[in-house]
Amino acid sequence: MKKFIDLRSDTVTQPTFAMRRAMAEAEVGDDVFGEDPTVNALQEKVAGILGKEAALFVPSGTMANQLSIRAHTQPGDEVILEASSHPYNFEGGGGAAISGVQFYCIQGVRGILEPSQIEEAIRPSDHHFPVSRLICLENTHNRGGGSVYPEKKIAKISELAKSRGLLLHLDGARLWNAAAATGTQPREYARWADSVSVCLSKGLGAPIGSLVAGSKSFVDRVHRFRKMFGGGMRQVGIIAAAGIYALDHHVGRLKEDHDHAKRLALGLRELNGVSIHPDEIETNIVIFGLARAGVDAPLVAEAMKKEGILIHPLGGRQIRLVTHLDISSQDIDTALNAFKKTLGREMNLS
Ligand code: TLP
Repeated sequence: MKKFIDLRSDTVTQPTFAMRRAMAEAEVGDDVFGEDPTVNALQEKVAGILGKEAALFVPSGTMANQLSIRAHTQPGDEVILEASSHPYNFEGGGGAAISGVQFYCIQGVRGILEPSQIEEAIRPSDHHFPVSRLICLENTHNRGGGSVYPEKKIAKISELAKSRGLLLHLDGARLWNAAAATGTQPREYARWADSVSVCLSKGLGAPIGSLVAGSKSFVDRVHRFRKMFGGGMRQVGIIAAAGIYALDHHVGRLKEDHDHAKRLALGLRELNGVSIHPDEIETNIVIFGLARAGVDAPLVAEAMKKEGILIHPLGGRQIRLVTHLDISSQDIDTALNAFKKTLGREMNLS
């Protein structure tokens, strides 16, 4: 099978040999009975890293977010979030279908909201209005181009939430990348939120797995809903072992992915008809625009595939690239050369 350089997402990584060995050797038990020692160890480890009382292992980031929304809200409540956020756009309408909530979306700058924007969105206490119950933030912000939420901004939003009686959920699918980029530890971000979801299957390179963390009583409530949604798993220490391995071995290398993303952005900036600001690339996600009329992102993706590079078109005019564990420095050079060739051809420049 032809080996592609896959820049579509950091979810595409292959478990390493050492990770597979850790999985094969994992001690397991029935986790629905709470008897899987490896799952319990992972949950304790992540609760510790995030400075929360408890954490629960769940199959996906989507389930982690949806469980958090379900556990925090009542049907009819309103959830305030950014217009390009994951729970609003990419979770199959789960907020409405599973929790009966409605979303109040606000346009941010690269996914980042100002506390004043959120303040304006909070409904007055009046029976005409839905109850503003929950604020969801995303750090790093996927469609914001891997942008990092400044910790001070999260702190301000948290204080606002507390003062107005709202709860705060942090979608930290890529919180590890935020921490690697800034040196601000995951727990320093997490301390401002009532709940945090984190993923092991993105930059950390595990095949499956996310966790929801928060107070003991919140996690207990999430546990009940996990059962209800069919997310209780049995000898799942096999997967949790990959997560423990990833936390122990793959966090320290994330900066490498960020350097690769920056290099992609700097190289792309040199190409005609590409709209990109390399200064804005903070982590492992690069989103750039195609500024020339008639150049279409899906066609560019098709042409790049012929060069052995997989990329993710976002609609017709934008492309997303994500660096990760399986992308080497040489792959970045190869990808940039392919872009040069492809975009030159697409734009009739060569
Ligand atoms: N994001 C995926 C796709 O769903 C778009 C990707 O390739 O980036 N929160 C954030 C911020 C995410 O980026 C994702 C996945 C999730 C939650 C959901 O995680 P999974 O895929 O495990 O359900």
